[in-house]
Amino acid sequence: MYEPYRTGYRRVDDLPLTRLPTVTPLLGLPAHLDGAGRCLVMGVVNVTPDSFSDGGRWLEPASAVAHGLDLVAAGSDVVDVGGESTRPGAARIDLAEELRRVLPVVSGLAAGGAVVSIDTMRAEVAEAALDAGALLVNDVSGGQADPAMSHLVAERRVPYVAMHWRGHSNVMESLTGYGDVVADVAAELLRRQDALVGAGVAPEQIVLDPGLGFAKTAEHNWQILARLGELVALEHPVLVGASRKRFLGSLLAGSDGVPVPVEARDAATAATTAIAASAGVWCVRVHDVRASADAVRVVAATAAARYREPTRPEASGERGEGVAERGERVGR
Ligand code: PMM
Repeated sequence: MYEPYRTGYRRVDDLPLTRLPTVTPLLGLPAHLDGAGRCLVMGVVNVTPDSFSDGGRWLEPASAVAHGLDLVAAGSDVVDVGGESTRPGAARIDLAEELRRVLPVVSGLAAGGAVVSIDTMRAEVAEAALDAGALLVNDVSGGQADPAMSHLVAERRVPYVAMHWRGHSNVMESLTGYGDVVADVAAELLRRQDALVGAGVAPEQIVLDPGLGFAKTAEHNWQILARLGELVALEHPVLVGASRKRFLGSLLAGSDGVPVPVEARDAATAATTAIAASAGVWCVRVHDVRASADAVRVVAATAAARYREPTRPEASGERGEGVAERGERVGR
């Protein structure tokens, strides 16, 4: 039986630093991902000329597909394909252009064996992408930008990421009024889930996302990262997208105060992945997959070790470094 070994914690649930990964069956998720036993990694392919982190790099379908497959090789569990930039101030593109950008990439990646998610606020784009082989829908507006989205998702029974959102990118920076940002985001996400369930979406389809950087200041983002456990407690899988966002660039700014460029934010992103995975987050959405794929495995191995019997020197016949039989410290 597990004994709290000089930790002072009475029950495994009280262990503070690392939760076991949430085991929440998500309707429509491929079985190998449901049973991963660790935080998942979603790699990003933006097929846009103007996304803040990788805009313009994957505009050609062939290069976008090749990049997505590279992300899979680097450890991406899901590849998120988006055709519309949501950077602060961005204007909307029209439907035909969004379809033109994403569909060949979705079908190319699905044909290559990737689990594809479609990042869109439009039901028509989501529907065409599902028909082309996408298995998840990622909607930064949580169904608010297009009332047809909730009906489509209800009908197709696929996993649906509903992000916290207060308005389109051209106005979101004026929508940052909160009391307690974590409590307010949690309450608004729960109202969204009620509306989605009211439209026929099954609760088991819904992933919640606090929407870092969307109608949030840097301080709001830090508060949310610090208190992710309160969102995990809402009993839906939680997705976090901190990757390369401006608050990380500002944190790392030199003495001139200029945020470091996006390419210099990947190590900080991997640190946010470790924080999110430790808090029990279901999936992180990142551009540089390798470091986060490693980070989620480190967190999972640490979580597993917390729940194992401590190896006693007597039992194994080995002498544990620094621990003597009667619990005295030895050496060094
Ligand atoms: N962030 C961006 C785009 N899509 N989707 C979810 N669910 N969560 C996010 O935080 C999120 C998102 C903006 O980042 P990008 O322009 O680099 O893709």
